[in-house]
Amino acid sequence: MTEIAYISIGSNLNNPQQQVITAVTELNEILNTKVAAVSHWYRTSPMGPQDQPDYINGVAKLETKLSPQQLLKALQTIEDGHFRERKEHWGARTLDLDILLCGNQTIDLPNLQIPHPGITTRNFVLLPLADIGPQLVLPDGTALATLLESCSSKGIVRLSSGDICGTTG
Ligand code: A4P
Ligand code: MG
Repeated sequence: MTEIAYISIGSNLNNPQQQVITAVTELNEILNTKVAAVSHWYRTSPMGPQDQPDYINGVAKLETKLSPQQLLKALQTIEDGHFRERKEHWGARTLDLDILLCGNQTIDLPNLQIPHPGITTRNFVLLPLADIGPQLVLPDGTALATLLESCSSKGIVRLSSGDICGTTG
């Protein structure tokens, strides 16, 4: 069965613009998976420790035949390829790939929560998600449009195609 999954992409180390562009290419190379759409890219103030650079954030829409656990493993393999070090929670990172949504599935396991717990409150997730899935409804029935009503645009700037190459922006 083919499922639609939305992946949050974030980077704030070692040329973040290049990290996120490369990540999209690598997402498209995952077995039985293809990238169906990519949001605009955004420059965002760090959530969590403030002594770290701004992030580049975006969201990719995937069509995949993988299970959520297989997809998580594939994403972690890509992160490892970007020399991702897991030191500080919410700390700086070369690449973070989180599964936001996977069809209408709800998963609550120690290593995998879907929808991603941060989805409802983070502007750096909600705004790019709205670029490519404005009609989305979460498995609990909450419409993305409703979440956007209370979503602040503080600390987030949409980049144009001149700011970053290989984008929809
Ligand atoms: N995990 C559970 N559910 C999922 C899921 N849906 N997708 C587990 C991916 N992974 C999931 O993640 C820790 C564990 O989460 C994984 O082993 C996986 O089994 P991690 O990426 O290794 O480390 P982390 O930083 O502790 O957690 P996480 O969840 O990536 O952090 P957040 O909450 O995503 O925050 N500020 C801005 N502006 N933009 C950002 O993108 N990102 C973070 C990271 C902090 N501040 C930010 C941003
Ligand atoms: Mg993560």
